[in-house]
Amino acid sequence: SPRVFSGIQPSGDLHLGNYLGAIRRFVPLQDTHETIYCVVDMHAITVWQEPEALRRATREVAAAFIAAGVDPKRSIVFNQSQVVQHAELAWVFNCVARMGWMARMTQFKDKAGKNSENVSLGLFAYPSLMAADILLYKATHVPVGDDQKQHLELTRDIAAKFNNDYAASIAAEGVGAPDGQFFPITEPLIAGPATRIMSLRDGTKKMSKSDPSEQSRISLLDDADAIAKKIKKATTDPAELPLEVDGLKDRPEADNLVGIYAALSDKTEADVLAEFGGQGWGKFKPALADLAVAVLAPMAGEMQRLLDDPETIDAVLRDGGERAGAIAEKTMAEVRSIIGFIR
Ligand code: AQP
Repeated sequence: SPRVFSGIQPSGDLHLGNYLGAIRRFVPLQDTHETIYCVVDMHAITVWQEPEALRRATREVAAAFIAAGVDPKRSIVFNQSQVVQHAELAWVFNCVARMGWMARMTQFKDKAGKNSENVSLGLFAYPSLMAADILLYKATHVPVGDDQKQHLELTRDIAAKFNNDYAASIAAEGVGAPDGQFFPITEPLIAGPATRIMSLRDGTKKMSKSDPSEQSRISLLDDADAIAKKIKKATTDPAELPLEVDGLKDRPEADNLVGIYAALSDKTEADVLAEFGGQGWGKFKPALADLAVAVLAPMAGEMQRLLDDPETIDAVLRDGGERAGAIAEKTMAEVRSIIGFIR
C-alpha cells in the first residue's frame, strides 16, 4: 500500500515555509496513504543544539503537526531518536553512498559555506540518514518542499544501488518485492504554489529557521501583531502588482508574496492577480496580513495549548515511536540478513 514518510527538524522556530511546503500537505494524505510523520531530532544535531532548546523544539514540531490536523491515531507521529534503526540503516547507507554523491549536495555546500573543514561529519552524511528515514519504512511518497528535491534524488540512488549491489542476496533471502526490488524508488511529492517560500527580507533566499533575522520569516507561534508587522515591512519593489502571472517574472519579492497569498487562500496566483492586479502594496499587504492571521492564529493557539501539557505530547511521541519501531525492526532484520550480518 502507498506509504508516506516526511520529517521536520526541531532546529528552531517553525515558519510559514515549513507549514506551506510540508506540514499542511501532511493532512490530506492521511485519507489516501498510510502516513508516518517524524520529528527528526538526530538530523537537528548535525549543527549544535542546546539540549533544553532541542527538547522544546521537538515538542513544538509535534504540536505543529497535530495543530495543523495530523491525527496521531491515524498517522504515526514520533521523534526519530526513539527508533534506533534509523541510525543503524544510515550506517549501512554510508557504506552504499559514494563520497562524490554527497559532495554534490547543494544544501551541504550552502550550510557549510567556506568553513567546510569545521562542520560536523554528520552534516556531510545528512542525506544518508534522510534516506534511512524514508527507506526504513519503504515509503513510496515523500511530501517535501522544493529544497529537498536533490536529497530525494539521492535517496532514490541509494535505494537503487542497494537493490543492485545485493540483488543476489535479496533473491536468496526471498525478501524482495514481486519486482525483485527490496527498497522502493521513492517519489517526491512537490506540488502546488508554495513549494519554495522565500525570505521576507530577500526574495532570492529561502525562508529558513536558521536565518539570523527574525524579520525574514513568519513563525508559526507569531501573534497577529507580529505577523502584520513583518508583512508590512517585507521587502518589495515599488511597482504595482501586475495583472498577469507573467508580470511576476524577475520580481522575486512580488512573486513570493502573491504565492503566499495564493497558497493560504487555496487559489491560483492568477486568481490573486485578478483581484489585486494594478493595485499597490498598501492595499495588498494588509489583505495578506489579515489572511495570514486568519489561517495561522487558530493554529498557534492550538499549538500553545498542546505545549502547555508536555507530558501528553511526549506520550504521543512514545506511542508513535513504538509503532514506528515495529515496522523499522522488520525492515532492519531483513537488511541485516541481506548484508550477511549474523544474529
Ligand atoms: N522556504 C521553504 N518553502 C517551502 N518549504 C520549505 N521547507 C523548508 N523551508 C521551506 C520544507 O520544510 C520541511 C522541513 O524542513 P527541515 O526541518 O528539514 O529544514 P530545512 O529544509 O533545512 O528548512 P529550514 O526550515 O530552512 O531549516 P534550516 O534553516 O535549519 O535549514 C521540508 O520538507 C522542507 O522542504
